[in-house]
Amino acid sequence: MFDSGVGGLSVLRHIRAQLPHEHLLYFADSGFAPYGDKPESVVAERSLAVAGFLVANGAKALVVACNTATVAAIKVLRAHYPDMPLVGVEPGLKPAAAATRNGKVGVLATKVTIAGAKFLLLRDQISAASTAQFLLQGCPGLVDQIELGDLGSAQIRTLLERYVVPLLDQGADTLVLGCTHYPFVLATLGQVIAAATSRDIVLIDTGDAVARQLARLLGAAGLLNQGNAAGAVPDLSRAAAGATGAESAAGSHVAVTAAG
Ligand code: DGN
Repeated sequence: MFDSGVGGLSVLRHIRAQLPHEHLLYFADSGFAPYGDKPESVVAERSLAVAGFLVANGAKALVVACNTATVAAIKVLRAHYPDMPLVGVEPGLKPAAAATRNGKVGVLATKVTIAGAKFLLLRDQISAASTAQFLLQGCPGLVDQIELGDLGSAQIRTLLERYVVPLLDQGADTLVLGCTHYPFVLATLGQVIAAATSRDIVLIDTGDAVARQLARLLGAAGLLNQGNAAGAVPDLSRAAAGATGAESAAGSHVAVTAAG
């Protein structure tokens, strides 16, 4: 697994919960962070290098635990490792379209993610198949602040206010966490939302769905570790409860939905 820093750990916790017998090798590419402000080609080249390191260290599957690197590099990684189970992360637009009650969905992500052809195609497909309207919001600076580790800092609150309040003002009732770093600031996000609106806001995170997809691919390839294989269906209720639990600190009117 890799990300441009600690963000992908929000995905790792779902994988650990669902596949407790797998050995996880996580590469936090802090030295190259953030990916989100770099050209796609640079992120693709870097992703190939990091994947090469993980494979050289025995990885049997790869999880690109980063929306930005998925947009920029998943195609090139699939071409490079055609026989390896490979899972990317993308913003949960489909579950958001299903969750919204008024059709207005805010999407928080890095600039690279929301400008990427892959993401825009997904947005167009889901828009065509639903009545949802997606309001895209790049969040420059947010990943850098999360990487600093003070998750309740005034800087993080200020950035969240800057990016989230306009979406709420435009009526969004559902927000997609389109970057794997963002689940770490759920508590502050909940406070910002509570200060801005009394409406119920649904938050969509994809970590749980990524873990399920990895379990499926490992199972199909016969690569699940023995301990996971027996009765091996991942305990989804536990993973979902984890997501909701993280949320409850953030305010009772905000519900986190695991994308599926
Ligand atoms: N965690 C990454 C993502 O999901 O897009 C963002 C990392 C970054 O470098 N901005």
